[in-house]
Amino acid sequence: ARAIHLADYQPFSHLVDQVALKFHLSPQATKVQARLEMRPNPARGAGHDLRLDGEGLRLMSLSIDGRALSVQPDDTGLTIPAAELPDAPFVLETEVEIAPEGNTALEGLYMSRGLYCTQCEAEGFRKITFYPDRPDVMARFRVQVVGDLPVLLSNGNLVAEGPGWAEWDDPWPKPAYLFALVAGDLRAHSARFVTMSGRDVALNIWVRPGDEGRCAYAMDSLIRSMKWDEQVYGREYDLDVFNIVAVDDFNMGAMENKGLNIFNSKFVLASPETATDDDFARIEAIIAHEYFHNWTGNRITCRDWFQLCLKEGLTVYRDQQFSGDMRSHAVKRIEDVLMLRARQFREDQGPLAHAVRPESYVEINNFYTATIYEKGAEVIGMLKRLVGDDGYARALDLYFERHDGQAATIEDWLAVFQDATGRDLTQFKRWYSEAGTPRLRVTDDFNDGTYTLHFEQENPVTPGQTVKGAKVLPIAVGLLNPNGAEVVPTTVLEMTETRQSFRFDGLAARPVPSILRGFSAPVLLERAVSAEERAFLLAHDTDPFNKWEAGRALAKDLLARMVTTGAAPGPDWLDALARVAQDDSLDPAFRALCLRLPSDDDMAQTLHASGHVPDPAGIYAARRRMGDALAQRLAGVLPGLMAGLAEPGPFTPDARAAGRRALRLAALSLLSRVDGGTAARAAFAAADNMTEEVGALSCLLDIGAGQEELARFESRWRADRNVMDKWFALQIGFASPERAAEVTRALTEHPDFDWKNPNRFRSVIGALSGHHAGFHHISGAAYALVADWLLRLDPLNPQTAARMSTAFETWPRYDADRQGMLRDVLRRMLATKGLSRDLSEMAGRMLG
Ligand code: BAL
Ligand code: ZN
Repeated sequence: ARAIHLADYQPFSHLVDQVALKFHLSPQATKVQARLEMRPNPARGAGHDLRLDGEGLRLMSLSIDGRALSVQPDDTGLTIPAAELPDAPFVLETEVEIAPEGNTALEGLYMSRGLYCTQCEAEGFRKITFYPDRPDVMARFRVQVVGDLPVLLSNGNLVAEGPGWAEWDDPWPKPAYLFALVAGDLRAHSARFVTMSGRDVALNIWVRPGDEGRCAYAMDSLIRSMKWDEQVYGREYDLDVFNIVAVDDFNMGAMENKGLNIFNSKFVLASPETATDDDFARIEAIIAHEYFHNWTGNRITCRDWFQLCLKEGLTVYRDQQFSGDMRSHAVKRIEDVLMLRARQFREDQGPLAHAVRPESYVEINNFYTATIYEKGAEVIGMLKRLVGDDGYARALDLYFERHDGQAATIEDWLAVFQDATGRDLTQFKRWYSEAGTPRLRVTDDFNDGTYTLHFEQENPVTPGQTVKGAKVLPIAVGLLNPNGAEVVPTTVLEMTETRQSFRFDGLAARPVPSILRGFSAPVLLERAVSAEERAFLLAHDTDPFNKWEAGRALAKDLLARMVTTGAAPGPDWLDALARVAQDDSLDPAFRALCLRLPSDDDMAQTLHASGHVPDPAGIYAARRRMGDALAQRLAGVLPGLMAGLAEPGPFTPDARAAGRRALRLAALSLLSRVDGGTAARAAFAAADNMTEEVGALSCLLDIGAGQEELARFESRWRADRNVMDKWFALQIGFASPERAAEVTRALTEHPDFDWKNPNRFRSVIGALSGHHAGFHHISGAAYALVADWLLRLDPLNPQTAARMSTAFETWPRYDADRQGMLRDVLRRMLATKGLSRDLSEMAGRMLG
């Protein structure tokens, strides 16, 4: 398939002013009538052919200004020759037929358990009607939905309705990817929100009958998001109604369609009995994310898909700020960095590395990545640190003022920062155009009261990018004196050269530096630090991120030694962690994060980055020994720790209560390693919420027990899809490396393994690829099983198959045997007849 290049961008030949759509819904033959008011685009001049995108559409009729045309579509659309087109405004009308019931790709109009719904980003609208399906074509939409169904929804405001039909009007011009339609038997959980200028907005969360009782948390999150965006960004909602719909079959997490967000049901539905604290936190974050898109994405959209980070990086950044404000900034930052390293660093250090703004793609669906989203957000965080909070606020005000109603670019985005702050961002722009995780090496010296930090940055080669320039790195640094007192508070050093030194004068003694506070730049920090100094920072650093990071680095150094030299866990780490665990002055959520051991995949990444070939079985075994050693060290204090964290009263999903549960469950997990699971069995039996039910069950599975509890869990929750996804994933996640593939294979024969449902597929096949030692077991069984299932899914749902193929992206890290097997699997995929464009692009890029 042909690659699309950023450099080839041209405005579209025509403009669309107004779209009128009429849907006659039917599972096998939905009729879509489209009336487009168009005119030549003055930016291109007159005399161009009109190319409309369209895929899988049965064309019934086509006319221009009422004059029928006989144009034959091809596989990807149709072209109306310039000779047939007026130079003045004209009306193009089409009628097509589509079959939503047979749409397994879940793109365009499809059905999810009897419900009609849509997913149009990035290029799904072309599966609904012939249209210039590109984000820079923005039009007003009026939509009539006809169908014998109780609820008929589309974007904007409801303007008319009658039995079996409803008409919606969206006054805000939008690209087609924000179009949405939902129809079916739904019930609303409703509320109202009055905006800062007094607009009274009806809020509805639409769910299947019976699920109404699980919407309260999502609604509360929505109301808090609306309020927050007014208070922090001055952005207000702009329609009379905001609808959210929960659907069970969804490729992504959720979608920000104008006024009609569609969500994967697992990110809406929650009750204490069915959702864990992590689920609650994710629901809050995703509800906020989609809502925030109303301004950063919808009112200001992207000129083309190369600019995807313009809306995604910014909206992730905004949802991270929101969650930090709602919960704890320290804990949120640590969690975000864990995720960044687990997903984005992994991507950035492998064959799929790409720039935050890529320059070409074959299938845009393959670029909804951790780099676009998470690194895109990190870049904004750096920008904010460089221009300061006031500069950021002025730049954002200017962005909304200057680009409202437009389809914008990264150049536009950077220009508002330059114009609002006077800062030249030419060099900073490399963060958008160059892929790869920079390495930042640090040394220091101390002479006559002057402490100097020497930095050197290296920007590694990535696919297609060999030469790179120095990045602008905001390096937040603080200095502690040997007693642990802070002598230099957080200062941001701006590094712009490959090598650069920074001096601190007037110090009485050699300080201990705390470098990259708050993880102020997404780099690999390389500095030889003794275990003693790490333990010192863990005890004394005033920056919560670096305090956690010190403990993390201590654990990673130890784990690396355990894997490579067979060392045993020594007192440095055990004592330091024991102190943190029992330090009641620290937030329990923070302590729980400190007790979490580095994941196997994180260790493999770290070992690889430091020149080792990671041994998956060795990492797995060492990590278990490490957990056992910690459990033994803490055995005496765990029951008391847990008792002190007990929460009287009913479950609440707030951050404080969740943090206490997290620490209690971390302690229970350690205790299970020394008490044979007695306490965890009791906790499972007593659990009245999903966090503790799943937490206790995990503790048992982790020590090779829990079969009885698994069976009880299954019989209790069999009818609940979202909860059963956990049941599937847990068994695989906690299987021994030798058994992981077999456990997975057996579960694929379970009657409830509905592999066409993306959530279920991810909870089984994704769980195996997430089990580092199981996936990389030397038998190769897991490689083959995952590949077989991806190839089976690909013809039905290429988008999800391609996304999950990133399981194989780390192949260059491993030994020759595993590399050979992984490459064979990728070659087998590539050689498969009829492989989708999605999966073939991914496999091809991974093979290089
Ligand atoms: N725009 C796709 C889903 C999301 O990022 O919100
Ligand atoms: Zn988004």
